[in-house]
Amino acid sequence: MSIENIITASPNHRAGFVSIVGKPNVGKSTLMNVLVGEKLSIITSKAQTTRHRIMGILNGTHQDQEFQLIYSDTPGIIKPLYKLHESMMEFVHGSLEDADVVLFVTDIFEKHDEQDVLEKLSKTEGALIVVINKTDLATEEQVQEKIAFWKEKLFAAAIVPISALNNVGVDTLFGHIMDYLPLHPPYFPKDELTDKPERFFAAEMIREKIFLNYKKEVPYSTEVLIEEFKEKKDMIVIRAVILVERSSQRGIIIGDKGAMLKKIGTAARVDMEQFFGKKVFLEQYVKVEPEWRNKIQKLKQFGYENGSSS
Ligand SMILES: Nc1nc2c(ncn2[C@@H]2O[C@H](COP(=O)(O)OP(=O)(O)OP(=O)(O)O)[C@@H](O)[C@H]2O)c(=O)[nH]1
Ligand SMILES: [Mg+2]
Repeated sequence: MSIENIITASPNHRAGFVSIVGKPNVGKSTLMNVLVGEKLSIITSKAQTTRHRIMGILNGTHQDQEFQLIYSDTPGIIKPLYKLHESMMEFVHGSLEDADVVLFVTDIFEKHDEQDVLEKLSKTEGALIVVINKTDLATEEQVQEKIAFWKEKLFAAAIVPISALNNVGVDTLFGHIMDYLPLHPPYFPKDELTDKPERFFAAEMIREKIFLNYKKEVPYSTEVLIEEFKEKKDMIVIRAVILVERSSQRGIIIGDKGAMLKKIGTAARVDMEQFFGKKVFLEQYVKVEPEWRNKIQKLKQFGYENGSSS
């Protein structure tokens, strides 16, 4: 925190960390974006879309009190199969350690016959709020059943049914979050939206298009690195390298006469221009990096700082 922030913060200022955790595909990233009011996290119908802890910062005033909420979107909780997954789970653990409030997101389909998620939740000291998402796909009776189920299973400060997709119930959820937000000066300057640099979002936008356009294992074997991000007067020049694990996957990504690569590049560029508010010149190439998901050195280089922990 800067000295300036300490001096200017009113003693009534509230601030805290709100971690969004849960199984893959339940709608954590969708919820994060609705709560922050910006599309910071990529969203696809495939599980394990999010691979990092991504902070989204919201500043505002609630009942005459200034606040700063630092939301963390996190990867879906899974049993690790690769070093990459271990690193992803470290991001979940880290976010639980910091949390003032934990939003445990589940949906109306989840069965919960495993203990792994509940074990992770037990490690946090933050206030626990159970969020039952995708209620737009359920009857009122089914929603009530889920509420009763979670009341039995977890000691939660609140259980809130929502539809993140339709922005239903999110205001109620926000009210509950504010109930548990401690008095604290802001942690980040008030004009900051996230902890991640611009190039991270550029890479994520390309990764989202890959998740949306390719089937089966290709998205999971892919990583995107931004080798150049040069902001000029009237445009941003971005050079991205798409890494895959096998040369056959390289062919799939590129497609017939480069058609598929062009398609995802065009779609990603449209998103980038909207996000950065500037024209973007995007250059992409595809490289084979065998077994990158299990190589600690590579994972560190790609921004999975905790790649060496188990
Ligand atoms: N019907 C419905 N679909 C939703 C809702 N919220 C999210 N989804 C959909 O669920 C899918 C997964 O959403 P994400 O936000 O990417 O889920 P996630 O929990 O971040 O997934 P991972 O990053 O893979 O862990 C997407 O197809 C979303 O459009 C909702 O309230 N209702
Ligand atoms: Mg996600």
